[in-house]
Amino acid sequence: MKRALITGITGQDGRYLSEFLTGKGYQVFGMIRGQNNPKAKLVTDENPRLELVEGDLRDLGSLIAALEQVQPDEVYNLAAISFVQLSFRQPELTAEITGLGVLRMLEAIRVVGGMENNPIRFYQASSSEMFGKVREVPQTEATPFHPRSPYGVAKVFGHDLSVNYREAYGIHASSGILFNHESPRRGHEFVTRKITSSLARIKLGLQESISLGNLESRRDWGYAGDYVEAMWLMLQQDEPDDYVISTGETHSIREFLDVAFHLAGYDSWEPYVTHDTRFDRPSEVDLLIGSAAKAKEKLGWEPRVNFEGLVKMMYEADLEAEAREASREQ
Ligand code: NAP
Ligand code: G4F
Repeated sequence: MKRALITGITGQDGRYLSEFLTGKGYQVFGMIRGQNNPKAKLVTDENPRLELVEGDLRDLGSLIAALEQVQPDEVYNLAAISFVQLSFRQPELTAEITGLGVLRMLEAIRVVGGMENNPIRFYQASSSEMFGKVREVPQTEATPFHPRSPYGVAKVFGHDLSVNYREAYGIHASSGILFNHESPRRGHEFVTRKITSSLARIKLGLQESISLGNLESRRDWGYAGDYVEAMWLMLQQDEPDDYVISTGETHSIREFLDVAFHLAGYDSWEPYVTHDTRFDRPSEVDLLIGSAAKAKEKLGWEPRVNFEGLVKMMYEADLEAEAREASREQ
């Protein structure tokens, strides 16, 4: 039975990956941080075969101990400060976790796995945010990086370091340059989930409007459940490599609003959306659209859920959850 260690187990991707790997027959360990982390129960209720191990990306000793305890075949490094807006307000913490955290995990693998024939395969959660002010359209593995946030800069550091540990120490380290991916498990701080959960509340008469920032930026949005399969496929290859994972379609926040409000039976979202400058960013990523041609050719990976399907899935899940919550409160 293969053994996998996932950091960021309480996050959106960690939850899908844990279920996916368990389904493949893996023994899955999720790294959990903090004292009495309230999300521990959520993830073990969701996947009762998941085992938790303590660890924090800020603490090298804890990563070494986790690797020694788990003896993993595969490590998926998903933990990060992942919210771009927060990275502007807490840049040092973002560099510490999202950037230096990768260095610590790679060092722990180097030490625990040994220098020669290191058996641990490593996945780094790189991001399309690294392309930032994009140099070409669509973005591929060869597109130069131009990050536009402390988060993007930290991700470039983690990405380049993964390449370096592959080249310097022969570690089987692969990076997935994943474009935005969403689901009913997406954090409420991200724009898609903020829209679908607020819309559900508007529909149920529980909320009047949504305050948003920039509606013009465009994102290549896919479904998280599809994207975790690509992570696994990368670690099944003989040679480690980097892959763009995306849908190849791009939509603005306005278009997301159009589809979501239309699904909910409204002619227009405009009466329900207000602009709040607090959600504008000091520097923005205007356009993301990826080409996953390499992943298709080498991994046989393709997305299954399209943009409309994703918006529908998220809105319907939120409508059901909000209605359940409202009836409990009555
Ligand atoms: P997420 O929902 O924000 O989850 C982040 C995870 O990181 C949480 O489990 C969090 O644990 C953990 N974490 C934060 N600080 C930590 C620390 N010091 N030590 C250990 N764990 C820590 O993120 P996601 O959407 O699942 O994304 C997974 C990864 O992919 C992230 O690295 C993200 O940057 C990257 N990525 C995401 C996307 C996307 O569109 N979703 C696209 C490209 C790349 P707590 O619960 O304890 O806070
Ligand atoms: O949903 P977002 O916060 O996602 P963003 O910044 O694209 O980052 C996500 O995707 C990255 C991959 O490209 C990941 F690496 C990262 O970890 C994260 O998962 O914002 C999307 C767009 C931005 O242009 C933002 O300015 O939506 C715009 N926006 C407009 N109003 C808003 C809001 N974003 C948020 N979060 N909240 C708003 O009210």
